Amino acid sequence: MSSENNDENNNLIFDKNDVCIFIPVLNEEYAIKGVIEDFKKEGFNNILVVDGNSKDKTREVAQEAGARVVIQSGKGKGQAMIQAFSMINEKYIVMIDGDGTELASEIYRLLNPVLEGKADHVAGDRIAGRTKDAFKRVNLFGNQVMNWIFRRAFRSNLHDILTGYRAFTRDSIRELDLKKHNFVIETELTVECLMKEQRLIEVPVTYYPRAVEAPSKLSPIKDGYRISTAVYKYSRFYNPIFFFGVWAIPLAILAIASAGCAYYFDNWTFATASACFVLMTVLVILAGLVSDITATLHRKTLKAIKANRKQNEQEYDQF
Ligand SMILES: Nc1nc2c(ncn2[C@@H]2O[C@H](COP(=O)(O)OP(=O)(O)OP(=O)(O)O)[C@@H](O)[C@H]2O)c(=O)[nH]1
Ligand SMILES: [Mg+2]
Repeated sequence: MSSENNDENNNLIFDKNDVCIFIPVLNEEYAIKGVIEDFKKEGFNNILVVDGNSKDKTREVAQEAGARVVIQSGKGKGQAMIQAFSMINEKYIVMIDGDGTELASEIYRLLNPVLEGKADHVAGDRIAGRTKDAFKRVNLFGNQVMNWIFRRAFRSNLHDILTGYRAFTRDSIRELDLKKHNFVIETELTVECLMKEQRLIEVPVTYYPRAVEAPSKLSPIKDGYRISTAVYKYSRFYNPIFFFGVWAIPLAILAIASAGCAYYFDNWTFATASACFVLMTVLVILAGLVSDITATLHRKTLKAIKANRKQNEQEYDQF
């Protein structure tokens, strides 16, 4: 049944049953009820909860609150997301964390650009809208450093690549090649959007601290390491100049330092080492430049294939 939107935040008219609200959860019995009820208040009744075999009453609470609950077949938030994306058939998907840290009432900020055809994927920037103590200090610092590196590595303007509050079309998510089963999934998702040249935009969303009773599943050290190495590895295909270039700086410093030592101590070993470091610096820069040509050509080819496919679909629709 079609429902109209009279919400002051949203003057678009659309069928809310075309939107699937997807919530990955693991041990969120304290918060999940509130999240589901808030979306229902907004008129969204199509709610899918994918549970990672919670040890508490999350599944029962979610079912009672009126969501469809599915138990994930594997482990990790990433696997839950991949499973959900293969199941969801609605045209639009809104994904949100089940810990009550984000607001259902802000859904229109994310959904409207997708409904209006202005974006394929909208990410909620929690860093811009964070309330006091929403992030633990260490997590905020790690997040900001990670996003800073990401902006350089991917020549992007994104400020919160790890956000769990997102809206996108079913077609755009199915185009992505997602494999990561853990918390690296959000990084992979963002990188894949950029690789596939999707229109990805960011909007600020309010972000609250998670309830004290419910422990976080994110390990700042383990997951932080996994995410940062993933950002570096993914940059190989997107921005090889960054991937190789980061090595050029320490190598150039070593070349200058050993040249200084060679001059100061009048020593041939340092001079030879300096020459080797210069050679290595040149080699990594060259590797970056050559790989960048290949990566750029690959992107252009993909873009042409995509444009061609779109044109074919439009021509097919006209018949
Ligand atoms: N299905 C499923 N959901 C998960 C899993 N791990 C985490 N989640 C859910 O994914 C969402 C985000 O996880 P959080 O632990 O809140 O991660 P975060 O928001 O980055 O970190 P916090 O600051 O601790 O909130 C929450 O709804 C979790 O319950 C999992 O293995 N399987
Ligand atoms: Mg959270």
